[in-house]
Parts: sequence; C-alpha cells; structure tokens
Amino acid sequence: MRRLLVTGGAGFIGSNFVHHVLEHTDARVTVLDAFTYAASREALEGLPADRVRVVEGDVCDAGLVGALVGELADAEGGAVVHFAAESHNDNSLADPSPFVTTNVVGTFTVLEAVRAHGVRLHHVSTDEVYGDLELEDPGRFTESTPYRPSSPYSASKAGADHLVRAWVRSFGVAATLSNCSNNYGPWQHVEKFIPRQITNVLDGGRVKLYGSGANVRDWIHADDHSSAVLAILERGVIGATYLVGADGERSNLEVVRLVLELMGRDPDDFDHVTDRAGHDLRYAIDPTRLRTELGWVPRFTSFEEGLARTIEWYAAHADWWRPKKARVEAAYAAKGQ
Ligand code: NAD
Ligand code: TDX
Repeated sequence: MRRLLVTGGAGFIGSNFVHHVLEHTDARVTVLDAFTYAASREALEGLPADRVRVVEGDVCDAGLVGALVGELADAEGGAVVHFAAESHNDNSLADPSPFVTTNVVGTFTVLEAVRAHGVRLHHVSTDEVYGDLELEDPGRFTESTPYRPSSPYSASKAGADHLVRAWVRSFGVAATLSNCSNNYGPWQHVEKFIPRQITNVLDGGRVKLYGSGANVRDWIHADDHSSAVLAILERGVIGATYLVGADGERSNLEVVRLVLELMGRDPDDFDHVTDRAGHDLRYAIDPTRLRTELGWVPRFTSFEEGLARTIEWYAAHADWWRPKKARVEAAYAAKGQ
C-alpha cells in the first residue's frame, strides 16, 4: 500500500488529487496544508479517517516537513506530491512576498526533507514558467521550451522548478515534475477567472473581462490533471518533466461568452475592465510525451460539457463560495477590475 504526503492538499487541485487517489488506489494520504484563504476544509470532508490524515502546518516549517517526510522513508511506495503554493497571478502583483516564501522556500524545504530521507517527490508546476506565446504563433510549449516567466507568481514557480532539477542532478533526489495548463472544476477559488464569472452571474453581478479578452488559455479539468499526476507518480521516469494539457485552447472572450450562454444570458452582456499588468497572451501545451510514454488520456474532452457541469456545481455550492465573494470583489473593484 502506498503512503503519500500531499502538500497543499486542501486547495483546489490538491483536494481533487486526494479524492482521485483514494478512489483509484489503496494509498493512505497525509495532507499538509497551511489553510490559507485558498484552502477548503469542506473539500476534504467525508473522507475515510483510516486513509486520510490532515495536518495543519506550513511547508516552510523544516522540522514539521522533515518529520512527515521521515514517516515515508521506509514505507512501500512512499512519496511526496507537492502542490502547496500561492497560486493567483493577480495577488502576486499586489504582494509578491508570500509567493517567494511559499513557492521558492517551501519547495526548498520539501527538497531538503526528501533528500535527507531518500523519499520520492513529484513536484507540481505550471505552464506559465514558459512565459507566453504570440497569439498568431501556431507553436505550443514542450518539455524543452526555455523558461521565460512574466509574473512574480510564474517566476517563483520557475525558481522552484529549477531547484527541483538541481536537487535531482546534484544530490540524486528521485523527483519528477509536471507543468500543467489552466485548470477548471469544483472547489476553485472565486478569485480565479471561471468561478469569478459564474458566481458573478449567480449573484446578479456583471461578468468582467480583462482588456480585449483576446488572451488564450489552454483549459483542462482538474480531474484530468489529477489522473496525469497519478500516472507520472506510478510510471514516470525519475528526473523527467511532463507537460499536462488537454487541447483546450480558448480565448477569454470565448469563455466569457460561453459561460453567459450556458447560464441563459445574453453572451454580449459583460464588462471590459482594466487589463492585468504584464498579461500573458497565450498558453498552449503539447502533451505528446504524457500521452505516448505514459498512455495518459483526458476524460473531459468537451470543454462545453465540463464547463456546464462546473456551473451546476457552483449553483449548488453557494454556501461554500458566497462567504468568500465580497472580499474578492472588493479587492478587484479597488483596481478597476
Ligand atoms: P490553490 O491556491 O487553490 O491551493 C493552494 C493550497 O496550498 C491551499 O490549500 C493553501 O492553503 C496551501 N498553501 C499555501 N501556502 C502554503 C504553505 N506555506 N504551507 C502549506 N500549504 C500552503 O492552488 P491550486 O490552483 O490548487 O494549485 C495547486 C498547485 O498546482 C500549485 O502548485 C500551482 O502552481 C499548480 N498549478 C495550478 C494550476 C491552476 O490552473 N490552478 C495550473 C497548473 C499548475
Ligand atoms: O476577472 C477576470 N477576468 C479575466 O479576464 C480574471 C480573474 C481573469 N481574467 C483573465 C486573466 C487570464 O488571461 O482570465 C485568464 C485566466 O485568469 P486566472 O484564472 O487568474 O488564471 P491564470 O492567470 O491564467 O493562471 C492560472 O493558470 C495557471 C492559475 O491561477 C495558475 O495557478 C496556474 O499556474
């Protein structure tokens, strides 16, 4: 039986991964999460107590991380899956400090612990480390695309990725890496693009599009990200990087119009608001390696269907998101967004 330590396991994707692992393996999981504003205890409710333990703590706390990683040292299939991060670009523009601390120092802390105890690591990262592509560029990011991060968030994730590769090469740490495109699905915080627009409509507010909305993102359902991480954990080559994406490119304008249409509104009934500083134009993932070498395939092949289900989920979970909404919208309003 596998034993996993999942950092950031109370966040949007980390909690999805915990559910995925419980459903598809017999692993036992310890979640380490600082329970920042981005975490949800609700997302972990109802899980079997004999298979899941939740530890509240900081991934920068070397003593705690060392102790939890040490528990895995002699466990069969023991591994750390490192999701914990500050994850929102707009927040990183307002205050980069926690991004450098959690994303860089936190990853360093995890690396030192897995090095000391000889434990396998999977490091979860983002396609944003590659910067952006031109809108007209037909190319996509591959595992060999040079790093060119734009925002404090993506620069801090790039720094973390470099640390992981250095620890693999210099110290022989057994790590794999993945860089995934934009996720959507249940439990995503209302600060993010898709949940913000869905909950704006549900709350009787206005949909907010940054700039012209020509920017392109490559959408993947969080369940498909989880199945990719599990595939890499089980079959990935140590030291390798895998790009995770599901051929889901859409312009922000297309997404906004689709959300409005699926919610029975006029697709042109939205506001153009102040653009994000340094706004990346286009992200696009070439997932060939993951598909051909590990045989991974996404389950959510229709973005329209996945989005419709996500809208239904937010409509049914207002008790969860509504208490978070006012603070988020006040912060956006103060920036003209
Ligand atoms: P999230 O913000 O929803 O969750 C992050 C979790 O990390 C939260 O539960 C938070 O409490 C926890 N955390 C933050 N600081 C911590 C600390 N110092 N110690 C311990 N826990 C801490 O983020 P997410 O969208 O679920 O992203 C998870 C990971 O996936 C991140 O590493 C992110 O860079 C990566 N990623 C996200 C996307 C996306 O579209 N959201 C895409 C690719 C990669
Ligand atoms: O109200 C909005 N209006 C809008 O047009 C918001 C919140 C965003 N946007 C735009 C900005 C982006 O082009 O929508 C796009 C998506 O925005 P975010 O949800 O903030 O995501 P992004 O900045 O692309 O980063 C996401 O994907 C990569 C995650 O937040 C990162 O954690 C991940 O690494």
